[in-house]
Amino acid sequence: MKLLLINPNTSSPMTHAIAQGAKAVAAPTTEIVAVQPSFGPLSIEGHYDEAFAAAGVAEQLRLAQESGANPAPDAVVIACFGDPGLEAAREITRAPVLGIAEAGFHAASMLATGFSVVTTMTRTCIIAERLVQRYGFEHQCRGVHGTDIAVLDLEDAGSTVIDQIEQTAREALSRDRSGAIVLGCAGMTTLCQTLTERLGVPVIDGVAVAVKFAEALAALGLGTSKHGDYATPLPKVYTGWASPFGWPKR
Ligand code: 5HY
Repeated sequence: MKLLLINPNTSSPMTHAIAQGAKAVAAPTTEIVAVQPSFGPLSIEGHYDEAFAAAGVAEQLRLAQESGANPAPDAVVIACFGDPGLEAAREITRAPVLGIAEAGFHAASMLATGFSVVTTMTRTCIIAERLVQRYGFEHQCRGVHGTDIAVLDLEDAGSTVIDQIEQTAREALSRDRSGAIVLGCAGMTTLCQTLTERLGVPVIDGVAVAVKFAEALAALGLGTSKHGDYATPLPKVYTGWASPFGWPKR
């Protein structure tokens, strides 16, 4: 199967690191195609960044679906913890589309009665908290905690960065009385194994979980419903720089 892995920020080193994390867990028969938008923020650390990242996700999925040359993806993973553009993406494909936050929450809820999220900038905690509400995990998610580590500082994360994430996770486990940690950034995929060994609790990397869930859904022949709000967008003209995003006449 062909899995389109979209890093919604425009950092090539991070796209590479996320692709490595995905390939490390993907089945041998899964082809991971990792892409990033042609425009937008180098990292996503707030609402404004997310607005452009969501459009970048739509750009890359349409390109992947409409480049007649290559077969369309069998599944899609949005590798940013805000799940930017997740529902828009589900409108424009029949393939299953997974966001790493939603996938991470589902996995954690099957492994512990309560979990905590450890993320990057404290200012983005509200984004994760709103996803917890939207996806219906308010009974399982016992806290979202920022480390104020910038997303791009995860690229060559030295011991200080790992120690800080470990410390925040330990405090979260005790304060929240939770039994598992969900990593709140795709860039933390490279740190999951070390943190699991150090913390001794399930540490969920949304990139890895989303890849395996996507493979499972595709293997079952299950895809995004085209009945109701995830139906293909209505034909629409877009203007200005967004004119390529218009939806063609059926
Ligand atoms: C992410 N930002 O996973 C989010 C993490 C965050 O560029 N990739 C980003 O801080 O929301």
